[in-house]
Parts: sequence; C-alpha cells; structure tokens
Amino acid sequence: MGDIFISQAGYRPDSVKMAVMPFPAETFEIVGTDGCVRAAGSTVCAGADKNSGDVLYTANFSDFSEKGSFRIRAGNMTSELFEIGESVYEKALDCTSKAFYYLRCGCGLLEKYADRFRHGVCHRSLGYLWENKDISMEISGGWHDAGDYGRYVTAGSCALAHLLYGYILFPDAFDRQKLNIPESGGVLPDILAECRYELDWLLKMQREDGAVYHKVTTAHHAPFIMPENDRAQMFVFPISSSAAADFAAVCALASRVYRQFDSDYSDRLFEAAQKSFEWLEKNPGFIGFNNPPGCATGAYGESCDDDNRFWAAAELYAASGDDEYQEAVKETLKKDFSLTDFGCYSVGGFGALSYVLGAGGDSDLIKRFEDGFVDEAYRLKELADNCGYGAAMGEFDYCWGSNMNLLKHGMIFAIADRCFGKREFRKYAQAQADVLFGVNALGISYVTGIGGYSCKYPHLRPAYADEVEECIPGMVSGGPNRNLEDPEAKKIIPTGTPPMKCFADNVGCYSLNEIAIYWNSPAVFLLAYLSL
Ligand code: 9MR
Ligand code: ZN
Repeated sequence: MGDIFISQAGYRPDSVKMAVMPFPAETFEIVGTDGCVRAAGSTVCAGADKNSGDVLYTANFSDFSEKGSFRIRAGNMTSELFEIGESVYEKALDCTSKAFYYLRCGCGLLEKYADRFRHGVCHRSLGYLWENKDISMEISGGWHDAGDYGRYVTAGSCALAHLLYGYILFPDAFDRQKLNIPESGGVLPDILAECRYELDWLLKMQREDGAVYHKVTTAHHAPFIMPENDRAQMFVFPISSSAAADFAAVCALASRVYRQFDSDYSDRLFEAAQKSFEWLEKNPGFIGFNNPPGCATGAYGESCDDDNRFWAAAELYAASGDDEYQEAVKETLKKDFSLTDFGCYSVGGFGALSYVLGAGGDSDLIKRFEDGFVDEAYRLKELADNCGYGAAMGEFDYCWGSNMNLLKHGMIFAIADRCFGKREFRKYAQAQADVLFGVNALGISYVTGIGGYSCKYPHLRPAYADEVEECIPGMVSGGPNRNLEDPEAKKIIPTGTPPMKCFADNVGCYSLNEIAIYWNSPAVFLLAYLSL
C-alpha cells in the first residue's frame, strides 16, 4: 500500500490530478518507472479533515500531462503506481460493466467469456410461491443481487436505471465497448445486451394481473459455495407496490431505449409497464414488504411508495407522451420525497431525470426538477470543498453501501454538467471517482482488480468459493460504514474510528465489503461520463 493517495484507475492527460498525503510534506516529485524524477512541485496544506480525522496535504499535478506510469514521492513516502493515458476511464468502464456478466444467474459462465471465473449452470429450478407452495414458476435469469444469490425486483430496477440512463446520456461511451459476452457482435450494444439479460428475468416477475413479486430467493442465504452448488429450494415472495412501480418505470424506460434496436421487444416492455401501471392505479394503497417468518434473505423494505409511483408515471409519460401519465405525475408530486435521489430505496431522481430529458412536458415542472438537480450539485460541492480528499460526503453518508452515495453524488455532478451546462462540476464528478479508486483515507481502490492496492476479499460467494486466487474484477465494494453492522466489523474496527476509515477488506464484513449490482451501476454511469 502506498502512503500517498492517488487514483489507481489513473488520469487523463488533460484532467485535474490531485495526490493527497495524510502527513506533512512541503514538496513532492513525480517519478517514472525507471526511477527518474519527471517533475516536482509544492504541496498545499488542506488542514484537518473531519470525516477521516486526518491532517492533509495535497499535491496538485494537473499540469503534468506526460503519458505513462508514475508514482508520486514525498520524503521517503510513495504512492501506488498510476497511469496517465487517454483511455484510463474506458478501461475502468469496461471492467465495471463486465461485472454484471459475472453475476449472471440461470446460466453457466463459459471459459471463453469468463476465463478463470467460469462456473456451472446455477439456479434453474422452479420457484415456489411462498404463500402457496403448490404453485411453481419458471423464474430463471437475471443477475445475482450482490454477495448473495438472491434476485430482487427493486434492487434490479435501480441498477438497470443507472445503466440505461448511462446509455441514454453517454451512448458513445458504450457503443465502442467490447465486453466479450455471449451476445457481443449482435445488434445490441453490449451494455444493452447485458441489461436485457436482467430485463428478461424481470418480466417473469410480473403476475398475471400486473402486480409484481418482490423477490426470488432461497429461504436463507446460501453458505459460501459456488452458485451451481446452491441447490436449496427457491421461493417467489409476495408482491409489493414498490416492486410494481419500479417494474413499470424501468420497463417503460427500457421500451424507449430498445425501440431503435428491436421494436417487438420494446412493445413488449411497454405493454408490461402499462399493465403494472394499471394495477397500481387499481391499488392506490402502499403495499410494503417484510420478510415473512422463516425467510432471512434481503428484504429491501420501503416505508412508502410515493417516489416509486412518481417514477413510474414519469417514465410512462416519457415513453408515450400520454396526458393520462402527465396527470399522474402531477398527482404523485403532491407527496413529499427527494427529486434528486437515485438509490434503491429512493427513486425520485430517476423520475425527475426522465421528465427533464423527455420531449415536451410542463415547463414549470421541468424548471423545478432542473433547479433541484443544480441546487443539489451546489450542496454537494460544499461537502467536497470541505473534504481534503474531495469526497462530497457528509458524516451520515458513510452508511451501508456508502460507495453508492459517493457514486450517486458523482452522478449529480455529471448530470449538472451534461444536462444543464454547468461545466464547473466536471472536476467534482471526477473527484468522486478518484475517491473510489484510492484518494481516500485508507488509500484503497474499492474496485476489485483496479489498482495495486485494491479490494481483494469482498463478501462475494463465488469470489471466495472459486479456486482462483485473484478476485473477480470490476466489483465495487460497499465501502466505509460508520454503523459497523456486522459482528466481524464490530470486532476488528475500534469504536470511535472516523467514518471514512470504518472499512476492512475482509470477506466476513458484509456491512463494509459486500458488492451489489446497484453499487456497480452508478460507477458505470460515472465512468461513461468521464470517458468522453
Ligand atoms: O444495500 C442494503 C443496505 O442499504 C441495507 O442497509 C442492508 C441491510 O438491510 O441491506 C443491503 O442490501 C443487501 C440485501 O438486503 C441483500 N443482498 C445484499 C445487499 C447488499 O448488502
Ligand atoms: Zn444463480
């Protein structure tokens, strides 16, 4: 591990470049792999940093644009090796995009696509309705949610939304991709082929009447075995209105994205969206989800569905231009919820983004949503300016899956620039990626396989159970969590540890070091933006 913190994903020659030192130093040097000093400069004292507890010095080497591999050196301390090159973000984008292929369920991963990370066919047996175990359904496919083998509708919808909006806003970043997945070379760009794998599963989760089952999992999480060895019975759990709304939203969104490639598929998605929307209208009350007794897999329970219904109405409006949905948008907005969040428990930002990007609509509403995003970007800028590492994170953002917060904040900056012409936020968007890749209090790259000092032991079943020493690449770890919500984390991290340091690259620490599809997907969005 280096003592000086840099982005281990590297830098573009023309981009901002900041190294951070948690110790005093007046000057720094940039050293090539031959050991020769290429440039030198003075540091700036950034002072005490609240969320890390560090006193920081920063080295700004933005003017250094030589391509190659380097380290930063100050006194007898050095950084990890990093690259300066035009395609550093493309590499990180491809790596984090391919992660979804490695999480595919219901198929085997073949050696020609997965190399050493191949595995046998998993989870193809039928799922039994939890409430009526005489009824079974074919529910194979989709991505494993996270370190566990469950598949959850709201989590999957959120991940799809990050990826599909990434495609809508930055198509050029994806059209060039060659992910080496079974569908590569076909009509769809690889990322959309990958998303279709999840969408095809999602469609199976819709009930005949338009309601949507919340999840399909075994009754308990599997032990740390390969997915093909997890043979426990799978169950389809009760419906929820949040699942129905997220389903309607993401199917409508996908119907727009796939239209130009496959109009039949697009129609099918739109009809599915409509059907769930009709169900929502007939069932205006909130139907939440709690794990029934006897089930201990993820719950993804929400306390209201106002934001979900808003998102659904906004996407159906964008996909159809129908007044009926426009009215529903206005109706749902009578409730109070965030219009800038892109989380799996809070999806209002997707609805607002959909409305802003859609053709037409009410100009007052468009203005309201735009102002919301821009104000949020300014709020986050304050946080970033007050953090020596440049993280736009408040103390409470360091919770379970904090890297999702970091990346969602990066998305806000990217949107403020790309959609509303606020160029000044680009460097803040980049800074969030830099934090993810090593400019943080532990100097660690939170993405497996990216950087010499990166997470190697995530809470991810196949990564543990396979016989490969190296970790499956491209997986975003949850990141520091000040609440230390698992026994191992409580044991190894002393109380009083500053939020940004509440992390350990330890397979047992599921509240710190698990991976999840909706933590990877905002990284894909942000890296697509940065690659252009
Ligand atoms: O990401 C979820 C996090 O916000 C919650 O605090 C946590 C505890 O309920 O659950 C996380 O989601 C997990 C899900 O329940 C099951 N699959 C793994 C997910 C990531 O840890
Ligand atoms: Zn599986």
